[in-house]
Amino acid sequence: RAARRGVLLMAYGSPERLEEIEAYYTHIRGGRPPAPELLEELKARYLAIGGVSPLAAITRRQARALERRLGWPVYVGMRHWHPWIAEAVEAMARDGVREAVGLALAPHASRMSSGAYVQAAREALQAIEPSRRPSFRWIESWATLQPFVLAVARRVREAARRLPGDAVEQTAEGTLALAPDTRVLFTAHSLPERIRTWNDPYPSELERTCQAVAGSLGLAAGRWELAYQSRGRTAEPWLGPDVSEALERLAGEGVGRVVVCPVGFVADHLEVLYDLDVEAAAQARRLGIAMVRTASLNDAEDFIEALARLVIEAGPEDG
Ligand code: FEC
Repeated sequence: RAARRGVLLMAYGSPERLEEIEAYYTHIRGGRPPAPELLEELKARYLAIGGVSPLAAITRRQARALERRLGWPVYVGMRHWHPWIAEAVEAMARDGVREAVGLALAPHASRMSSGAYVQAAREALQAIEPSRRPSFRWIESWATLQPFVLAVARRVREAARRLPGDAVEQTAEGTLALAPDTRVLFTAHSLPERIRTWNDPYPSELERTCQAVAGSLGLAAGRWELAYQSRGRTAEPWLGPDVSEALERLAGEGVGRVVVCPVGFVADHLEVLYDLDVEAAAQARRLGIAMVRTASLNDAEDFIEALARLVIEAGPEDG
């Protein structure tokens, strides 16, 4: 008989009520409570997107859809909120899962992103008696997974068609030719620049995703670039250029239309709905740039299929 299988699907986590924001923010900051001004500023951002982020609900929908597609149980564990990664790992052991695949909903490997999710899961596993401990295969990166790249490319093509005027010059089967004043701006969450001191793979993994998406669209070099968003409110330097710097420069170069594609994220949440849809969109308007944002992958069928393939390829043989 086949051993019982399961998937640990790890996500960032999100507060589901305004009262939870302080504890959530404290956890993100490694246990240091935020100053009152910072907390108020964060609450204001959540209020601007309706009070709560849709992230937790979307993560649950992604998990249910993946479970239906695979026919194996999928356990959700969050990095910064309930249900914690440790709780999910414990539930897997309790349910008798023996062979597991662990995967973070963050496509790009970094010690400060997917690596930290896996680290949290490994620590949780150590707390479980060896006889009950599921064996795990870890997926730490899927930056160039073909169905993921194609799903993003599809959304870039669809978003470009929403730009005004003649932004899209012609689209042969699957390719995207943009007018000279039109760009694709890929974005990802910034990280402190010190990640470069340990040769963290994050910047190069992002570059590879963007190259792959641009390549699959046949997008000319010079028609796309990568910028970082949502940098932390700390004094140390963060990876750049920031989206705001990129938009400013593009406007100066006469670019009038931009497709923003948050390629580092796979769901709608605060960093997409506020940092891009409110903040970057307002800046683009001031600069006279027509900006559209690509639809998030969320629980769309093509994205769930991409995740399923990833799990099946990593996972135990049938039998
Ligand atoms: O919708 C929601 O409720 C949550 C949205 C959310 C996502 C997300 C993804 C990433 N973060 C990453 C790194 C950092 C680093 C810091 C940091 C801070 C915050 C704060 C909030 C927040 N993050 Fe986040 N992040 C989300 C939310 N993040 C809120 C705190 C306020 C602020 O700074 O804006 C800095 C920590 C510090 O101050 O010490 C670093 C990375 C990702 C994407 C990949 C991944 O999921 O790991 C990297 C979604």
